[in-house]
Amino acid sequence: MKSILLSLFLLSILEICPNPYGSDDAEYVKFYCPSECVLSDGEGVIEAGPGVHIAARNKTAFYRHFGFIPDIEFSKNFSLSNSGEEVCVNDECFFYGRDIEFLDEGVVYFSKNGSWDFRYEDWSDFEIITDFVSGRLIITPSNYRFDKPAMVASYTFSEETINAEELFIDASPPNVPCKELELDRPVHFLASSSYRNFHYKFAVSDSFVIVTTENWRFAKKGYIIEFESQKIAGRLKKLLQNDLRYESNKPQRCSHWKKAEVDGEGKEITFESSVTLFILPDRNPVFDFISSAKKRLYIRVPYMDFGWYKSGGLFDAIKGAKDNGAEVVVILDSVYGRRSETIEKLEEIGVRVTFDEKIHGKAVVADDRLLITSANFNMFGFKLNREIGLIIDDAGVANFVAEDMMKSEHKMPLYLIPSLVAFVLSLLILARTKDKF
Ligand SMILES: [Ca+2]
Ligand SMILES: [Ca+2]
Repeated sequence: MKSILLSLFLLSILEICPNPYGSDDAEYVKFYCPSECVLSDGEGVIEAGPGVHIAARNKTAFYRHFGFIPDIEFSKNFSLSNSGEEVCVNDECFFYGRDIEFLDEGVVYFSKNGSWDFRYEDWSDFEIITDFVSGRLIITPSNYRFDKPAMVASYTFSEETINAEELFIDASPPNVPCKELELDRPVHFLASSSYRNFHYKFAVSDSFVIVTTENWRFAKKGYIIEFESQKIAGRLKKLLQNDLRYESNKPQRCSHWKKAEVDGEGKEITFESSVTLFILPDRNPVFDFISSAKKRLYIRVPYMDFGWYKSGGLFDAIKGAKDNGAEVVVILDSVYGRRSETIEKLEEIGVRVTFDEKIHGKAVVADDRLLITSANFNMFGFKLNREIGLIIDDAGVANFVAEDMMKSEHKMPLYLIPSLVAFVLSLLILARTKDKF
């Protein structure tokens, strides 16, 4: 029974890699034949018996590239175009470059649970992990200082903010403080053609973990979460170890911006609950998290973009929550979040959209759970960048953050104040006029 159910979700074409890094001779198709079948690209055909097969253009080139021997070599006339084409097993087809429009070198298209997706050959595949921890959440702005020596990752940051032993930074962020370039500690600048930006922000010291939405400058509205966990610390160390393969040259330019001074500690709450770490683009639980909301869905992010490389995505996830009957509120930054296309689409399905100043952190409250992430709410954040995020399964924390979101949400936008003053004045005048009679 189980195997029948499984086969319902199994497409015959499992993977296509038309343009591997280096030589095209290593290009391949991985496919599954329930019985005898024919693999075709419209120009050449390959016949195969039942089972899972890998057909490569050249067995030796494939072995050199991937480290094992494929069982089939391409027949004459069969080859995988680097500009997209349709490949079929019997009458089941996938058109790469059209069904999914990503034709970069190193892209592998793959099917999972009956739908298509893509990754790059060199992307890692870290699973989602959960641990029960006691910790602390801080809502910034905050004059937060972290004084343990740690491995610290950031898109960019001010050297003054942290006491890092070892730094991992994107090699081409918009602003590299010149101080970073002068540090005498190991600084790893990361760059890759497959991960567009190394945008994560966290620190690991032994088993102590800090995950934040901010670039170690806490002047804007965002989040810091601290806790002890061997398991999550271990995973984050592995992530840094993995990403060291992308170490590149120092940035050529830097800027002398000043650290924004913050007065005040920020609001905080402690918690004991299960915490889930996800690493993007490896595994993305954000859309399911959003569409799971049944009572309330509050999203506070600087901006949103619904462009996505296939069906589904962020907009469908939000609509899912709306369809569940949840109250849905989206709070965007009053400067960066005013994209009419996004706002109109949300308002069309009955989402309340409001604005607040100086939002940088990305947070979602879905019923009694909180999700925070470094990822911006667009395709770079959810699919192309290196990002991480946490889900905290705790009603107290979710309420604390929800209240903070709603408080700022109800704040009067500045541009309405003059008209409000005029309105109150006219009421006063009217009341006086009435008094006379
Ligand atoms: Ca090719
Ligand atoms: Ca072809």
